[in-house]
Amino acid sequence: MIRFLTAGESHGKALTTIVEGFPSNLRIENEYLNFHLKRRQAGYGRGLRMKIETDTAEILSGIRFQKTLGSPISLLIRNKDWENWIEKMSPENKKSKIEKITIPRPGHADLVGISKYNFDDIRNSIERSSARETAARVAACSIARKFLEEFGISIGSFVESIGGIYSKNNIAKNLFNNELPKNFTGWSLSELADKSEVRVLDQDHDEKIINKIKVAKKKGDTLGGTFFVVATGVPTGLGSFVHYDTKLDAEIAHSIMSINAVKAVSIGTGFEAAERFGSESHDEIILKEKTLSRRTNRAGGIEGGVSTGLPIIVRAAMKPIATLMSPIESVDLQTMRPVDARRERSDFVAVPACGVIGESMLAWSLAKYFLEKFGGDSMEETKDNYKAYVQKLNGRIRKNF
Ligand code: EPS
Repeated sequence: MIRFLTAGESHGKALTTIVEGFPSNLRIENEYLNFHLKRRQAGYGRGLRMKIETDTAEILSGIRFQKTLGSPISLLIRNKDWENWIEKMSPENKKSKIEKITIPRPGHADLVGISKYNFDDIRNSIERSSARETAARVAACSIARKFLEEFGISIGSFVESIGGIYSKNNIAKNLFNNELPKNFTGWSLSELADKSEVRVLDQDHDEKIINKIKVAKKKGDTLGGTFFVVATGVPTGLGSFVHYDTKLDAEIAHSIMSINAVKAVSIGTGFEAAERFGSESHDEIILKEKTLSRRTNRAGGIEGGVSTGLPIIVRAAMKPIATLMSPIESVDLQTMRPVDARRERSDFVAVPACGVIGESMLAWSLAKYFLEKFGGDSMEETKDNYKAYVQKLNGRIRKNF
């Protein structure tokens, strides 16, 4: 069973994570973690923080000479902005009077946070509820992503829309129609998307979306959007239909929904399937070059909570960032008078980053179910188990019927 825990406040000294349960002898290079951390910080519409900080992960334990030891892996991401927050965020006694924040931002965790934890300063809930925490997730989940790559599982993402402007690229249709180039990989989507400032797959919409973000910025407003996360090379048989908490689609939905500001997740054609006939929704089983195949992949690579072997297709929606420079209404909890919500340094749009975090969370879910199925204390053992399963599966299907 793999697990990870993150700790750290947005303007505290650092973020940390402990990752546990990966087999020994998995090659992890520091640059690999930093590469994905950098991807998370990119995208048109992000705030000042991304310009003043470059996230890097220091490996504190669990890896020796670039290989995992099977022991807990701990990673540290320093908040470079900490030096400007030492007094405000000190774990020691207060040295001077720190002004309390008493005006909650609608849409953020400000009001629920102080209500639940009995705080009199909203700063106490801002800090941990900030999407800054996702930097630690990307670092932790990069271990999972690297693990999956060893088995040919490849993950990528792209932005479908921002502020209602949809990219016209046909790739989603091709994915659902199971019409993909022979060597198509999930990562090839990210390779292309990362070339765009808003991580869309067509240049034309890049510009249209950037213009819409410029409008939002000018108005002091923010935007959300939708994105896809896709995994290829996932073997048949991850997950199970026997329990509510062993279904792969439920696991993935949980992972993606846990990302800050994500309000909807679907697998395959999702909500659209609800409007169609069954004959237009399911994936016919066919023979392609004498092997079992599917005419389409509307199920998004999961049937009955179990991976089918086709690409896993996840789509998610992110709401607009809650911090507005032209704020909406709120109440000052000190005076109990209506006021404008508080302004705070923030992003205008973070959908491109959300896609990268989606990749990370999908990697985590797949690695979790992969290791539950194949187990192993060392990579060599996991690989042997995996190979044996794939070989048997290929032979068995034909023999049994
Ligand atoms: C973020 C860091 C934060 C925000 C953003 C995400 O840094 P700061 O608050 O110092 O600007 O830029 O957080 C949010 C959008 C949010 O709603 O919490 C990051 O590293 O991703």
